[in-house]
Order: sequence, then C-alpha cells, then structure tokens
Amino acid sequence: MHRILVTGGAGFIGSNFVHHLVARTDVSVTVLDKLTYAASHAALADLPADRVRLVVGDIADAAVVEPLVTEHDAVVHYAAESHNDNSLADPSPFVRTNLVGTFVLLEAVRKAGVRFHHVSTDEVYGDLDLDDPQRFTEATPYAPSSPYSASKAGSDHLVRAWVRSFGVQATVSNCSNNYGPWQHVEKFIPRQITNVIDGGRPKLYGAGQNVRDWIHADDHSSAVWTILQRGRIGETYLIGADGERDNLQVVQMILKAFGRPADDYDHVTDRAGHDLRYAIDSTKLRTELGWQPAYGDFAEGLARTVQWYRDHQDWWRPHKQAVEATYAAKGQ
Ligand code: NAD
Ligand code: TDX
Repeated sequence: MHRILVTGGAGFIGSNFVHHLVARTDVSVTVLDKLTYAASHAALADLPADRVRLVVGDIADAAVVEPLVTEHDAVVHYAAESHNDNSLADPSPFVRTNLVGTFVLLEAVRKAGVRFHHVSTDEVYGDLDLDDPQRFTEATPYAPSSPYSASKAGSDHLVRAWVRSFGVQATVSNCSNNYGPWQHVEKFIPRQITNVIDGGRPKLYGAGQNVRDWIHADDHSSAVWTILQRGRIGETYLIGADGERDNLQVVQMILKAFGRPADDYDHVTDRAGHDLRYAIDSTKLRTELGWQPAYGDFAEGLARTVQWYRDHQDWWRPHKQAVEATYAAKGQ
C-alpha cells in the first residue's frame, strides 16, 4: 500500500491516523474532508506537503469520490457526523453523510477494486447493564439507540453487504470512546476540561453513572493500521483498551488535576435515550493480529490530555462560547 485515501482526515481521530501513517510508514496520504464545523486544519498543519494532500469535498458526492478513489491503493473511512447530541437535534446530516456517504464510497471502491476499511463505533451494539459480566464482542447483535448510532449501524451493514454481494475487499472496526488531543469541545472530556480552565463547573448528564470504555486516539490509530495490514477481508474487529469509567469518576479525575474539590460539578438535564454502558472485549484483535494498546493507564493519558487543552487554548477557545450556548439552551 503506497497511496491511502483517508476520509474525515481533518477530524479528531482521522487526523491522528494521518499523523500515525506519516510517522511510522512511507505511504502518501490524501485526506478527503468536507471541513465541517468538526474539522481542524490546525491538526494537519505541521505535516510534510510531499506526503499529505488535502482535498476538500463531500463523501456523498460521487463526482468527487470516484476519480479520487481510483488513484489510491486503499481507503480508510473516518468521515462522519459524530456527535450523539447533534443527531438528536437534527438527524438529517447523519443520514446523508454516514449512510449515503458510505454508500457512495462503497460503490467507488467496488468499481475500482480498491481495499476499504470502515471505521465504526461500539454504539452499534446498544448498551449494557452496569453489572452485566458480558462485554461487546464481534458476535453481539446490533441494537443502536440514537440517530447517530443507527446511522453508523446502517453503514456497517452496507459494508458487510458489499463484501458478500460484490466481493469488495473490506474490513470493519468498532471502537470504544476515544480521548486525546484535537477532540472538539462539544464532546464530554474536552467540554469538562475547558469548563474548568474557564473557571466553570463540569456538567454531568443525569446522575453521572453512565459508563464509557475510554481509549486514547493513538491506540485507535495503531489498531486501524494493524487491521489494514493484517486483518482478514470481510472480518469485523472490536477495538478497546479496558478503560471503563463512569462519567462521575472521569469528572472527578479532571477536577483533581486542577486542584478543585471533588463535588465542584453540576448535574444537568440527561440526554434523551442515553446509553447506560459500553464495554469492549478486544480479544479477537489482540490474539489474532497481536495488537496491544500503548496507553495502559487511563489516568496518565487523561493527565496529558488535560495539559494539551491547557496549552492549546487558541485552538478551542473560538468554538467554546457557541457550544456552551447550545448546551445551555437545552438545560445542559
Ligand atoms: P469528528 O467529528 O471529529 O470528525 C469527523 C470529520 O469528518 C471532520 O473532519 C468532518 O469535516 C468530516 N466530515 C463530516 N462529514 C463529511 C462529509 N460529508 N464528507 C467529507 N468529510 C466529512 O469525528 P471523530 O470523533 O474523529 O470520529 C471519526 C470516526 O470515528 C467516525 O466515523 C466515528 O463514527 C468513529 N468513531 C469515533 C469514536 C469517538 O469516540 N469519537 C469512537 C468510535 C468510532
Ligand atoms: O456535557 C456532557 N456531559 C455528560 O455527562 C457531555 C457532552 C456528555 N456527557 C456524557 C454522555 C456520555 O455518557 O458523557 C458520555 C460521553 O459523551 P460523548 O462525549 O458525547 O460521547 P458518546 O455519546 O459516548 O459517543 C462517543 O463515543 C462513541 C463519540 O462521540 C462517538 O462518535 C463514538 O462513536
């Protein structure tokens, strides 16, 4: 693989993968990104121009996608509308980008015979009880809850159908909640860190008992690269780093990092249909492909992320006020 097309490569996780490729391989990368509100030019700013090219365009536009795909050996598909709360306010861009966009890409790779990797989420499996001893595996039935997760579930099904019906050379990965640099301030961890930097209080939906299984974005990138190189065509791999924490625990870790009292947070209106718990069993990826996360310790990764947001206020501050105004209008 010499030329890789990364859709959504200007977003939080896609840009991390582009950095991973540039640092650890000699492939040339084309980023195809619509540059929505979630994209970040700055995340790609220090990359070598002879290795990385940015094409601004929509994955749902076949006239852009089809000629571009033919120039590459593989497509790694990150582009998506990614925020559950936004999908509750207006589901339409989620259907267009996540479903129609994936369809357009699949048709392009089918015609061109190009390898495809589809980046998806553990949310397609619905949620678990807090005391359920089972975690999600590749065999867990699909049961998405929100418009976002339903659109991702639909996109996974399209990929599987294109593999079986048309012989498309594709793999799928479903990863747990990512954290790390360049994550938009609308998301949980950056929102709480930046609230505290601004002298405000973290905002916990409901009781704060919901559990997420946190993984550093660097570990997600190494897993996707492993699957792209060695994954079996037609297979799904779950990606996770055994990082289960409830939201209250995460908020209290952030408060502690700033020397603030452990009860210095607000409970706010809960998310409609809020999934209770996600948890990934990544045994297949670890045993079959030999992948291991580099971040063994969530506390250390979180501390580095807190420092990163302290050091990059010029990047997130222009978005902060509008994000908080949108949340405030919903009592969140
Ligand atoms: P993000 O919102 O930060 O970035 C998404 C990127 O896609 C942006 O750069 C945006 O401009 C681009 N994009 C959106 N619509 C587009 C379109 N129609 N055409 C071209 N580009 C478009 O998202 P993220 O958190 O980096 O997530 C990336 C992928 O990883 C998504 O597919 C998401 O479902 C998946 N994922 C995310 C997580 C997580 O915790 N954030 C976990 C598992 C899987
Ligand atoms: O202010 C908040 N307070 C709060 O308690 C926000 C923004 C969130 N929450 C809760 C909701 C969730 O239980 O924190 C948890 C994490 O919320 P999000 O950051 O919105 O993530 P989540 O809904 O779990 O989805 C994320 O992980 C899976 C990504 O946004 C998805 O793209 C990915 O597929």
